[in-house]
Amino acid sequence: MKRARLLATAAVLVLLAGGAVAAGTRGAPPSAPRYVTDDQGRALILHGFNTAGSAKGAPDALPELTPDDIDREYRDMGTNFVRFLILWRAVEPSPGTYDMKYLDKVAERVRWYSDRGYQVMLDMHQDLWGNAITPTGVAGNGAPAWATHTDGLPVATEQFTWEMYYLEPGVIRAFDHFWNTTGDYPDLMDRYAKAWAAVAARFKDVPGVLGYDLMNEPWGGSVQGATFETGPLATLYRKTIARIREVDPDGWIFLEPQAVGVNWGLPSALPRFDDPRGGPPRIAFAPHLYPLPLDLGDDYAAGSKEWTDRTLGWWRENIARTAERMRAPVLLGEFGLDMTRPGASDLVKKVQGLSDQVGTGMAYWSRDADAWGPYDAKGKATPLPGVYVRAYPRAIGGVPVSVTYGENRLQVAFDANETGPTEIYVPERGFPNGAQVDGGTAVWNAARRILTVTTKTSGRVILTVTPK
Ligand code: 9MR
Repeated sequence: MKRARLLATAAVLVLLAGGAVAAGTRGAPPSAPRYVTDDQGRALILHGFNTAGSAKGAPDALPELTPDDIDREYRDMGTNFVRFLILWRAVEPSPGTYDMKYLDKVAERVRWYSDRGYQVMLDMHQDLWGNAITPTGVAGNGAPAWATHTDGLPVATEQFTWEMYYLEPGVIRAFDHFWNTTGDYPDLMDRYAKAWAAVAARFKDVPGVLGYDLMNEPWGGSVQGATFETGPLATLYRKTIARIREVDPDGWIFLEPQAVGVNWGLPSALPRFDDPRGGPPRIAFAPHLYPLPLDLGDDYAAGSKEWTDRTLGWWRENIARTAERMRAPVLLGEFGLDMTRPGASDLVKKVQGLSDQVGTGMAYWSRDADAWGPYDAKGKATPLPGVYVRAYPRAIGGVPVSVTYGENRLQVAFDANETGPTEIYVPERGFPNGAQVDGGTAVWNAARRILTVTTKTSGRVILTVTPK
């Protein structure tokens, strides 16, 4: 199908779903975002990458990554967060057997990050169900072969985009069995929940592990939309939350909506989930954002720019509404595009601003060595590091009221709550000789370019950071 036709079809789809969209664009609750917190209780602004797509097809399920890669990323962008891909096929290679050697290797990589001050979210990734059913070269990934049941239905080669494989009968059937829509494999969701418990048991005391993203971009197979999100998806989340909480009361649990539609700005129907831990809930909402015109291969230019901008508006309001219903902080778990295309840098800046409005930060897709990532296959920087880097508060010793970003001025207002000092990353650009802060007492770490600011421990604090 030609792109224009697909775009038109997709636009119709969006409009068909439009009752909800139209409702979603008016009167969204402008409530203050909630925040994900670190182990001291400080509010976190997360700024990082998905690392990495290269894990999907790797026999050992580990991304191409060295400690030097993390150092370079930090030097160029001062990131503090990674959405680290793990795969169910590697966690549970046969039913009920968990591969502790794999988890040890993941732990080794977590340590590379935590030694450098990063927060790590483990993301149980999947695309197109699993490696066992998509043809070679198409990066379907996630589920183990033993959990893949297609009843012999075909997965034919698609020509257009990888997402089209989601419509292949064999892929749909594999999901239908997992969600127990067919009733033939009622134990699969429990297996998944138990696999998560094995992961949580291994990582609950590992420093730097912030939490768990239960499933990447859930797809409902033949059950879609609100029926899926409030039905089988909610069931899976409840089962998995319960299992994780049996072993780890403290890790944050990140829940994704259905990807199709919600990634384009449509509303999610994900309900509110109880957190059985003692104390305040640690459940966050972690949607993705992939405006449809760009998903279909267009650039952030001309007519597609207008559609994309409208998408961003829908996305912001619909995400805020869902977060309010869930009483959960928001993390933008994925957004990314080919950085060599026209308009790409503008869009990254816009989305960063959007993510600031709805929540606690974002993870860019991805840290792979390609045209989407910060460094290409030859290791040369793309335009991404230059737009993604900025001064930001990594951790805030209180409840944030506002954060105002400028090229060489940052202002952070919060209600102090004795959780610890506020840490502010300040890049070279705009702050060549470091930074000074008004409103607290700062210690400057020139090597890490971090200001650690001690403030009063109650009441409104306003920190203004300017170049030295
Ligand atoms: O960018 C990835 C592309 O190269 C792969 O073919 C595809 C299937 O594995 O996955 C893409 O990454 C996607 C991620 O896994 C989930 N969210 C959307 C990402 C970009 O399309």
